[in-house]
Amino acid sequence: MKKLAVGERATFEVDARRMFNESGIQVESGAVYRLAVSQQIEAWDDASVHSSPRHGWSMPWSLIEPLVRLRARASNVPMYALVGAVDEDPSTYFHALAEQDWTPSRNGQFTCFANDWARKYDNNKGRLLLEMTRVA
Ligand SMILES: [Ca+2]
Repeated sequence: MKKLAVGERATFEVDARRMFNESGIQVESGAVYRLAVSQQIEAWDDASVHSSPRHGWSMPWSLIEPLVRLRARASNVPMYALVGAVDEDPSTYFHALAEQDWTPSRNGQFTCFANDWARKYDNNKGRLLLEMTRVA
């Protein structure tokens, strides 16, 4: 597993079909990381709902999204937005591409996934390269 020094970055592939995408990066509590999409390989669509890894479902679906997300794996993150985590620990789930930098609450591997209902991953599409930079 790779650890990032301050100023160092690493890129890995993320697939919306996967329950967890393993980054191979060991994050450390107290460090500060920044996440960005460096390349969109395949459109980020939940069945026929066009979406983005940052904002999730587009209009008009985004209007009903606050109710739908209550049954999603991360109920505090928009439907089909990218969720970050440490290992596979639900208590660490966060909105990965929100504006602010992220400080992990504990050490472990960074993982991520498209926020969805647990049994609804078979109709997912979307692949991207995610870049993680340690900024402090
Ligand atoms: Ca789905």
